[in-house]
Amino acid sequence: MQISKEQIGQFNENQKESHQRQFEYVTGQLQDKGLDVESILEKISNFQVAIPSWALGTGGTRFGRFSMGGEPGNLEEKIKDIGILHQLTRSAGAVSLHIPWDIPENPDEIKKLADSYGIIFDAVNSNTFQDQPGQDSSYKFGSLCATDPQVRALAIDHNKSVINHGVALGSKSLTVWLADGSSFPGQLNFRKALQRTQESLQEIYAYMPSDWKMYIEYKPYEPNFYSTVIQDWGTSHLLAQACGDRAYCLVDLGHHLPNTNIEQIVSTLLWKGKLGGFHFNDSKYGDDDLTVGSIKPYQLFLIFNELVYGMANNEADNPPLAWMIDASHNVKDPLEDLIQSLEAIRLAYAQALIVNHERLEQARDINDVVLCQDIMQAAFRTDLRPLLQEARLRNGGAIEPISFYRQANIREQLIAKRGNNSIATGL
Ligand code: PSV
Ligand code: MN
Repeated sequence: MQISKEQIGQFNENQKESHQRQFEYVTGQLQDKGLDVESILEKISNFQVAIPSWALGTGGTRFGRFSMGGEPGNLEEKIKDIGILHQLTRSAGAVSLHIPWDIPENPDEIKKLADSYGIIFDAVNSNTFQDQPGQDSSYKFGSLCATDPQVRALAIDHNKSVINHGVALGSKSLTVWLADGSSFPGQLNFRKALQRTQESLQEIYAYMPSDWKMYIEYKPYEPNFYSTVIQDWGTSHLLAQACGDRAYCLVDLGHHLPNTNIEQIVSTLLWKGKLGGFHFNDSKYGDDDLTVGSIKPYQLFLIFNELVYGMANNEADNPPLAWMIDASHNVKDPLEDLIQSLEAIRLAYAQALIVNHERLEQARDINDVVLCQDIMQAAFRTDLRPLLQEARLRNGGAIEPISFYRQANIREQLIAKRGNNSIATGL
């Protein structure tokens, strides 16, 4: 669905006046602090987040799935949905494909379609956590770590084919997440499983084109409940080191045990130049895959604070990061939910951009703990939403994307076109 610029422009007209007042107010606040509003706006506008091809349908739990209707039934429709998100927010300029859920049958056509919306292909994701119909061997007891060499070979080949699909689309990176692990004590020889995983990853790494990067995700549990082979950032880092310079750790916010200090992990990885990318979501208990910023917005801000600091003090030459939303939407319209996530990510980024790092370092040097906290919270509590609106307005997006989405009856139109029972591939 191509939403015309005029349609968005007309919609924005009704909100412009009130937006203008709020934007002027926040501009004044930032100028008082000696901040350059134009440069912040530029950074926000350039911040693009990839939408995973599996997040456009209604997610489910193991108890059930309640569809919204109008879900995209194929990759083409998924790209079109991301097109809607990008047209409205101007912040979803990339897609991340999961193979085999979304094998592009005609890469040139898909590329052309994505291009017409200004969408590029970010990291491609392999899937060795599910068996595919007709598969010779099973991943039931692991994939890259499997004791059976045939299973390992199958998983390695799958990753190679994912790279080939990515090359055809102009992707430049592969994300590997493994469900490998064990559900009962004694089931797995930890060291041997890790060693086999390392060897498998090295083979995949060697297959990547020389301008590609590999991102290695970690996760402490689920679907295996006693151990996972790549349980934490340390293990991911160790494997990335063993693979080579173009292998990096990928931080998925949901892949930590409760109360883990994720911002500290970010700081350490950036220091070592080994942070490859991010999967954004939010959680209260486990890998809940909730809307970004819906539960712990302060944590998200603290993470962005480390990202901003780390990228500005980048002695280890950490490359630009791959940003992706990795959430699931059980009870919301997926597109509305993704708009909320996109907004939360940009908001945390904007808040981090206004932290006065010079003052913060001074306060740290003299151990003025109270001032340190005040500096952080002052940034976090400044309402920068009008800044995000301004960035959207200047780039042709909607001041209020969700209001536009609702007023234009986009979901209703999608249902009319695709029906009530269309199902998107994914989990
Ligand atoms: C696993 O929980 C994960 O975060 C990985 O990134 C997968 O690729 C994604 O979710 C989709 O299942
Ligand atoms: Mn993930």
